[in-house]
Amino acid sequence: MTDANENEQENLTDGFNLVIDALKLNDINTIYNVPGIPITDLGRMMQASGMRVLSFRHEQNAGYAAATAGFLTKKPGVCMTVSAPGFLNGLTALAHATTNCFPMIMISGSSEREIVDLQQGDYEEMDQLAIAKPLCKAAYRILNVEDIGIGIARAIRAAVSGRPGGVYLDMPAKLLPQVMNDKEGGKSLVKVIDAAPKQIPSQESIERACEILRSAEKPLIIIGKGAAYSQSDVEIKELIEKTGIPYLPMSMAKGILPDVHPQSASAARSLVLKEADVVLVIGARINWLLSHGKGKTWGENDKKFIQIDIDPKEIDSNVPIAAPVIGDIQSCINAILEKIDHTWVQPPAEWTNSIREKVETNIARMAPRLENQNNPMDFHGALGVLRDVIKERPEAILVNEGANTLDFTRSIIDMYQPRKRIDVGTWGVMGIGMGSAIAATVETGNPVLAIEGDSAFGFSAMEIETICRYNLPVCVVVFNNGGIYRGIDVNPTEGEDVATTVFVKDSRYDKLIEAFGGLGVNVSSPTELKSAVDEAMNSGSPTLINAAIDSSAGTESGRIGNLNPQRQMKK
Ligand code: ADP
Ligand code: TZD
Ligand code: MG
Repeated sequence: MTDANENEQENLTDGFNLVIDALKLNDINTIYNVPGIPITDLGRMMQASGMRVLSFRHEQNAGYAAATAGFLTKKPGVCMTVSAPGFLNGLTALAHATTNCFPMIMISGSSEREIVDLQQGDYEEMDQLAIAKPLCKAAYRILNVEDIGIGIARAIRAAVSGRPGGVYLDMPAKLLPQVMNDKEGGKSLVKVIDAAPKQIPSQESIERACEILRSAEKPLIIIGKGAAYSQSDVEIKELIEKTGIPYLPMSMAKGILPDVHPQSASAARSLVLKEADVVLVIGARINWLLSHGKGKTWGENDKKFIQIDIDPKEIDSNVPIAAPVIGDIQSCINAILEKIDHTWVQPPAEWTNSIREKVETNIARMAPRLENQNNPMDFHGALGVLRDVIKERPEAILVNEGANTLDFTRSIIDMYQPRKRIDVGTWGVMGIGMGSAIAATVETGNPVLAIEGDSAFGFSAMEIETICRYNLPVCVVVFNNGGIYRGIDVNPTEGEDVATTVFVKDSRYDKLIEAFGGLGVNVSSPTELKSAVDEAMNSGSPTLINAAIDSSAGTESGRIGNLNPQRQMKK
């Protein structure tokens, strides 16, 4: 045989196949994408290889889906986009994932380096790597086919190790058709071993934390979405129940323990934040969502903070932390649990009883409002029945965005299981709705109830076509109060334009889904709402319910109106 013949018989592989093989080797089997040059064939080949490739109508929504997938599974959710405009559309979601500490990888096709770097005007020319860098945890570019295995391994490890976050992976168009020897290609792939290694806290830090915890007269535990992400549900429950310490879940930590748990201080939030003397924070940043740990919210007394986090840089970010515990939540809590033995003294009854009383009073005060039958509904009437929907189906995933719609839903709807609530996260970003709903059911198989402000819904509304296309068990309820915060603002000039926060009156969002074969329902009373949602959740078919809400029911910015710059001069 001649050399030439030998070459002809050499088995080759290419970039397309190696990307697919590398992802599959690492158990990444679902891709959230929008096709186009240069990744159309990659998506096709992924699907042909048995991966699930879900195509979206806008990259931002595909990106939010990937971010949500990361939060729910502890594996990086993967979003794939075309170059420049597709890349930029996905970037908000990549930054959102990073901000929220969710592992995600955004793979974008890109134009040729030689042309981009000389700025010669290529198709969709953009220096994507440079733009992505400050907005994600890590950014890599793979130029050579032999490096695909290593590149994908690095991306996975960067996304999930330590504090999770978003990773950008740049794949120039030329990479994908590059060929190499099949066997060598196979060898170049990397199966990532122990992608998010345990991080054991120092014994010293555990002792310091326990000493402070024991000294507390009014202890409080705050659990955040990092705790939910860590899937340490059993350990967290044991810690809370063994110590008898009241706890406060942050929004997406609701359900780690059922919200109806006797130690939940949710309905006495102001009281516990003000009065606690020792606060154990688990997987939550003491950022704006906790009023930075200071000011009126936190009262006058001296407080000591114990903080469990995987990222040492988080410590002392807003207030001094008396006892930092650095490690993964599971290892940290296990280490603390070892110290909670028979000598542990339950918190003073005076403290726990005062919280219980407050909780009961507040819940009792709320009860009649949740039963009101106003037509059109107010937020309380509508949420009173939706609360039962989740109570009856604790495995359902609740997606939630809006302003008033968000705040009322968060405080009214009890969650019963971990990682069943997905919302706007650390940025309070509108637009996570449909992407999150899609990923939530795709990743878990569970049904989804999405409670959406009418403005919030608009940011990702076109994805209801995606929901119908894949026939997903998603029930979207649009809280239609005719605008941003409410629908009654007026244009002060009495000009032709309506006020800046107001939408078309009496719109019928339910009609949108009918265009794609889904079920649309229009309701204006709690009874109608309940039966429409029950039917949707029972059928598992794509449904959009337009819930007419009193257009004067909301308040400016919901519960965070104080964050609006206060005008000194009013004209
Ligand atoms: P929330 O918004 O619910 O208050 P944040 O997103 O502000 O929560 O905080 C989550 C925190 O959890 C981050 O500081 C992150 O570093 C931390 N974290 C995430 N995963 C883990 C883990 N496995 N172990 C320890 N800390 C974690
Ligand atoms: N754009 C993005 C991406 N995120 C945002 N948070 C906003 C704009 C500003 N914004 C809010 O903070 S809430 C909100 C906007 C536009 C919508 C509130 O209206 P809604 O909810 O209809 O969704 P309610 O129930 O009417 O308050
Ligand atoms: Mg609204």
